[in-house]
Amino acid sequence: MSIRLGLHRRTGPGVGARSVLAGAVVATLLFGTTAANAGPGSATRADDLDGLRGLAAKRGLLIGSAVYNPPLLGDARYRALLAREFSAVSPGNVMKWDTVEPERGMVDLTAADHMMRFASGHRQIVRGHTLVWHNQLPYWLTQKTWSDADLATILEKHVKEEAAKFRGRVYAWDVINEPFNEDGTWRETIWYKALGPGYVAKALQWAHEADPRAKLYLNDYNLEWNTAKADAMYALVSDLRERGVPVHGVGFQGHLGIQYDYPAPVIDHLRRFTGLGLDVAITEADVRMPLPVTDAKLATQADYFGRLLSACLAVRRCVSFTIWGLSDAHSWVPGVFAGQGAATPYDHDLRPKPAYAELREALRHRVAGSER
Ligand code: 9MR
Repeated sequence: MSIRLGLHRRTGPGVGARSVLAGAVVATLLFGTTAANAGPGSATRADDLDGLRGLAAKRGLLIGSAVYNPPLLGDARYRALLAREFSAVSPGNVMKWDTVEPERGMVDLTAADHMMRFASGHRQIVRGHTLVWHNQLPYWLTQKTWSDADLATILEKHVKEEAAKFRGRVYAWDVINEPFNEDGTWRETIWYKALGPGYVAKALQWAHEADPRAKLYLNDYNLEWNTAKADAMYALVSDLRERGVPVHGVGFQGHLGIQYDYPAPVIDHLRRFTGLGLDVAITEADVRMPLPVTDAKLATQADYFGRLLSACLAVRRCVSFTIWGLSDAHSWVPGVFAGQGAATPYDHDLRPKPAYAELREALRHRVAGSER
């Protein structure tokens, strides 16, 4: 995998404060979990108030978890934790093209529907992920050579059909995922090569047509840093806004590592985009570390998680903070970065780590500089 996440930068001060999610969505999220629907071992409502979900609701923030593997939703402990601590879920994989259309024309939404049912049963919103990407494409698509016109038709059909299938059930879609290289040049994906940079506007328009109420996002990693890639994203969304293309938010994936400095000042990078009238979100937060785990590493991880959440809380239009995987047992990191892992706030046995406590602290406290 070519993904290289985390850069070396100066460490800056942490920030924090509160955020209020615009619109009606939060109203339905505050206390979605009940002992009846969370399954065995679920928390009481009083416990909810003190967990991430309850605390985030008081701050008007959606707090999310990526579900990689919907069969896990059959596991009582997994279910209870997901329901109690999170008001949003993202599909780690099951809404990607290779899962939803494994054979051409054969649409399979079983896994996605499973996750959607869990979410609606626990009053969680769903962030759809992702309609247009260069990874996890179905084999029938990648194995063949297509004309540019064919690819344009195939992409239009995919975007419109998938967005339509989930119409009204997805709060926000990561319509475009990872369009840029680190140096800010366009990533030469199958879509870029066939349609040129215009594929972005087209996909946004198709998605909007299919699901007019969904918030449409562009999503990428390393936007937390002051990078050429972040500049390219800024130029792109500015242009889209000027041209009236439906784009509503920018997703900062937030894949960090303790071996790199913390990417301060994240708050400024978030505000740069909200200054364009867009929402922003932390969409895939995790903080990996070289193994083995030590107390000192866990403390640095906790600090990074807390600062990232505080930065989001300080920006009024930072609407959600999603962690990529429920626990260290459900994280993509060890499979991709040899010798690294332990990237989430819960250990392999679903026990909270210091990062969990730090996330709660961030949710409890406002610091100077908050926009509201
Ligand atoms: O978490 C996903 C992992 O299970 C997959 O193997 C991987 C394949 O590309 O994709 C992971 O999720 C990625 C996300 O969709 C986009 N940003 C980077 C994430 C981590 O690779």
